[in-house]
Amino acid sequence: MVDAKSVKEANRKAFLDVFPELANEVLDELRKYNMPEDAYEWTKQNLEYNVPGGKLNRGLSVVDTLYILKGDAATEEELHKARILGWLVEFLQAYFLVADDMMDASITRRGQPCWYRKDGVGTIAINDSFILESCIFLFLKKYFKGTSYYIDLVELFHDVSFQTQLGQLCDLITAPEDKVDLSKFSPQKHQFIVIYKTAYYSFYLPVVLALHMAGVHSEEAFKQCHDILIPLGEYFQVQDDYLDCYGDPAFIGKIGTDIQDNKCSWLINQALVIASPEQRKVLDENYGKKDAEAEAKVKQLYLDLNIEQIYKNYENKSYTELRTLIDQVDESTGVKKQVFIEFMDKIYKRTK
Ligand code: GPP
Ligand code: MG
Ligand code: MG
Ligand code: MG
Repeated sequence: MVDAKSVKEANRKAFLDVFPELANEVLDELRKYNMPEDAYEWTKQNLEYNVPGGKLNRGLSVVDTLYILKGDAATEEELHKARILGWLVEFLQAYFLVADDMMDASITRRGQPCWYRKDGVGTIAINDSFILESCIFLFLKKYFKGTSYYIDLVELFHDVSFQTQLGQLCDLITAPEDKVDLSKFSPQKHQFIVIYKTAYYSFYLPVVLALHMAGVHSEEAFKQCHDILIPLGEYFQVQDDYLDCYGDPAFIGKIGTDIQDNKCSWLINQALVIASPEQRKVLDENYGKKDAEAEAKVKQLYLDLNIEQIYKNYENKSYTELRTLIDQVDESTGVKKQVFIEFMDKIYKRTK
């Protein structure tokens, strides 16, 4: 008997098996350009270190969505192409993370030192992140140039990258290193930042890629996806903010930096809403300091304010609201409720 778990594992394996193929194709490109051996080896390391080690939720969602939309009519060739598109989302993610870790002065990622912190890498990581981005367009050209939706894919990657960069800009300028001013934060500001820096590329992009492959191109279909996947992505980034403080670094693979980095995180925004004037003073004096003792004071205050419980309530409320939105989906536009249910199941109550 084939159970759901072994199907999932087989899908994951089929997806993982595509990566070495893609890495080799990038490297063949370098050979074509007669790149010196050290640059070839460098790029090989860049790809292997930064692209495949994540949870792969985003990439797998492209394949899962195509399968939900087309069912058994999806051919092996189409599934292979969906896996390639899935990997392109993972390349995009790798490009963002390599750069984000430099901007956030992070220490570890996916259980290993951040790429820029490796011996001899440093600011070369900026260029490495650009190379990861270029791979996306190399593969789109190679595998999709002949299709009727090639330009839609190219534009989608461009648009979503721009949205993410704008979100990242707001994230960064709301968290200046030298000037802590908590009055710049608000739940609305937080919502804006997370929608742009995370929701578009992590949730909207993978599903819309699969819609294009499945031949669903209507504006109503995209709008329905947008109206569910953006709140879903918002919820996902709130979880990320929560895990930054409460996740186990050994398990989540990264060490939280949000308090010391003065980030407009969901947690600080919740704290600001309910803090007494004395508690607010503690936050003003300790948030955003590059100092473990100050960070510990902020964490103690989160404990006093019972922020964890507020998060648990938020998580339950979000689930109910998202389920209601999903129930209202009009499947005659070509999208299916199951696409969103599957995506939500991947992340609900995640601890990683
Ligand atoms: C997640 O923020 C957002 C990104 C990784 C987008 C970065 C965008 C760029 C244009 C570089 P985060 O800093 O909270 O993520 P993490 O906690 O994984 O570091
Ligand atoms: Mg970061
Ligand atoms: Mg960041
Ligand atoms: Mg984070």
